[in-house]
Amino acid sequence: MSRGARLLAVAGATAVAVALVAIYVADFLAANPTPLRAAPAPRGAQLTLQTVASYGHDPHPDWVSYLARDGSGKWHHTTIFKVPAHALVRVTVYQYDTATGLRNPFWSQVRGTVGNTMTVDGRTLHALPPDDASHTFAIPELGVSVPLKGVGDNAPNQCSVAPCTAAQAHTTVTFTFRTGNPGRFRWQCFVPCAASFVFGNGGPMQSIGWMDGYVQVV
Ligand SMILES: [Cu+2]
Repeated sequence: MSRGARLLAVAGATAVAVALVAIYVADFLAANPTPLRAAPAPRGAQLTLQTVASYGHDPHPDWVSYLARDGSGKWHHTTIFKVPAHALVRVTVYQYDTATGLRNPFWSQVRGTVGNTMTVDGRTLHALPPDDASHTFAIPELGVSVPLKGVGDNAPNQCSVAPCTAAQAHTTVTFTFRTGNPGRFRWQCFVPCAASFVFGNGGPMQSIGWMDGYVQVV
């Protein structure tokens, strides 16, 4: 191959690589789901979420995910939540997935919530055995981190298609955190829960709308 042809081949391959990276970044930025406004509640808002072992619909029926419920009771596939500033945000998570376990037991502590506690099926707790965690709901910039207890591996009537219903096996986790000034804060799950991805951290664990998103304090 002549020097000119080789240069041309390298330039062509570089252009293709750059175009692919640009498409990936554009898709990542544009793929954000529609924000959901938390329902008004005394002194703040009520945010109601569920986690599912598998979404059950396109584009990724087998991906693990969060969903959020609007004020009229309808579930939406979004992880971008709008909550009021300088307010109390009460969160209820209906947890339908089984436990995966935490790699770092640090995350098994409840942190940054009012009283540094949560309730799990009505019991007030400060922490969870690390192996019992199915997901976490964490907003690192606000210091909030809550481990979510998984349903038992052998629990009857497990859910595999979202949205899951109250009749299906779940744990109910509640906690409250306080917001400050307006801003956009990233939140995510820290349990490597993405089955069939490398170390459980690909796919839904790195995709807005599944295991991470934003809390928009407005
Ligand atoms: Cu998760």
